[in-house]
Amino acid sequence: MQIETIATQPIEGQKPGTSGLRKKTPVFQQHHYLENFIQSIWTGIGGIAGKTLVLGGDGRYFNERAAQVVLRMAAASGAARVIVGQDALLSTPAASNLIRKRGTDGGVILSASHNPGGPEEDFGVKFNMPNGGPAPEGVTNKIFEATQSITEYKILEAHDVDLSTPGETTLGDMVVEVVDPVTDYAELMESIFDFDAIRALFKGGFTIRFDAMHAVTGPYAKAILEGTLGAPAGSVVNAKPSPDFGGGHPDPNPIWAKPLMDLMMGPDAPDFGAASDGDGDRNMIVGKGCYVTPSDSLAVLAANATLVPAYAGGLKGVARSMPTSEAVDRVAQSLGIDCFETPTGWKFFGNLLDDGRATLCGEESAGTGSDHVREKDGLWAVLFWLNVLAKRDQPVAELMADHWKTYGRNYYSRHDFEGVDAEAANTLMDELRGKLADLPGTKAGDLTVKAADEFAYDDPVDGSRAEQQGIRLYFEGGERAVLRLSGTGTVGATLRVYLENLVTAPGDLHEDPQKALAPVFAATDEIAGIKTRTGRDAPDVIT
Ligand code: VG1
Ligand code: CO
Repeated sequence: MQIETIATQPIEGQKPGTSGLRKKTPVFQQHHYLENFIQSIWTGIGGIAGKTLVLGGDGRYFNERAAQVVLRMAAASGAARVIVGQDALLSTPAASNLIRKRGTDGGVILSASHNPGGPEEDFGVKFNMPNGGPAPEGVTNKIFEATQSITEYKILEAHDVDLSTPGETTLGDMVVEVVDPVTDYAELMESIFDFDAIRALFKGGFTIRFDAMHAVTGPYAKAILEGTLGAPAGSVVNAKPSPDFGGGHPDPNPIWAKPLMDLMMGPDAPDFGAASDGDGDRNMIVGKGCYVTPSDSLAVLAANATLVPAYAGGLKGVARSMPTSEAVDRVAQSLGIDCFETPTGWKFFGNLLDDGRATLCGEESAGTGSDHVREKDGLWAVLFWLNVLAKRDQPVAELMADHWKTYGRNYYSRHDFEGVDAEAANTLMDELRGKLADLPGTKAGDLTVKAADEFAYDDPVDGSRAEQQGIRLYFEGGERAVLRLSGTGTVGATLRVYLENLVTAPGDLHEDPQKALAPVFAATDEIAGIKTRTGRDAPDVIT
């Protein structure tokens, strides 16, 4: 087999965003596009000669073709071994686990996560470090720099590797080890949770619907929920990963997981509903007639963590992304542990987890996780909830009511304006940035601005600084709004507006969140000109 050196030149726009490089699939299929980026990863991490990597993806269209390219390029650049999920499948948390468990030098994950998949939809690539977590900005910057100066890449001339059966083969001098994608992950889950308690819960007639949204978590959820834990057959729906996610949008929120929401709000609702995204790192939690916002979910898990064997000794600390509601902050306060506030994106939690400062982390975007891996983990969050419910023997709605009574309720919602003209979105943010200093004291709608700033983060572990991570408006009544532009979209710009308002007992803890937050949106719109700038009357997605 021959190593070919192919001449190439830099391709514009290969800058990794919040979570890797995401583009329309046809962009990735352009001549040299994927190859340039993969070679730049090798350069950015200081070469891969003699290294062992993990490789897998969420099964979307182009997943397996791209995996074959990565394998041939890894072999050509001297990698010793690549551990790859059968059929090139690995959920993101399962990949993170394998990287850690096998002590590898990192891994390549082929996924655009919650973005739709298919010939005309999205594809993505990201690199995870030896700790199992997404490459931090220092590394993604090096990768980006490499994409701007690349002149050639190396690829082995070879046939496709058979990835359909577990076992070892070679590709040139490199070993390719195909593994079952579920086994190691399932073992990890069993080591964390009280499986006996969850088994007893299902045995007692507790019902669940898990919607895998035609994405990668299907096989994991079937094996663990229906197989090991004894949930009735058929509890896991849309369980077969499909290249275009059944034509859907594999984003577990009330809009895209509407069939599940409808079921849970209707007369035939099971006791518990959950869904996961394209690559299995997000989770949605719904009780009978009771949607749990991701921010509340993080707070509930933190408050009940000692019911789970792996966290029985207590939490070292918690961390949340800045736009995530402050619900978990008050739990941390009452537990007497630290609560860290980081920029959006899981890569910012890595150092806190590695350094033993935080045990649980979460994002308002349906991401929750812990130090068991270095990614957010959808199925883990579902099992966490089941473990808590089994121990507390309470329906979700009752548990939430108790939680709010104790800690108060952070009414919370995110309004997304998608596919907005990029220039208009940037102008909106620039103008807002320009007037931040003048805002305190300003009246907007029924509210008055108390403080306004732009979030920057100094990592307490390595001292690195991340700037321009979202604009924050604080109002006199304790309300908060955050505005930032998405870093995972592939068309135009997506403006995210995060709204929050804390109400403590004896205030109304059971109001419709949209109603409770309407004055916050109105004030924010008056200040930032959201509707006029975007030309939209209403958001495309409300979570
Ligand atoms: C979004 C979410 C962020 C999440 C990221 C990756 O980023 O807001 O919280 O970490 O997606 O999640 P952005 O920049 O579009 O707001 V996933 O499941 O798409 O890897
Ligand atoms: Co995801």
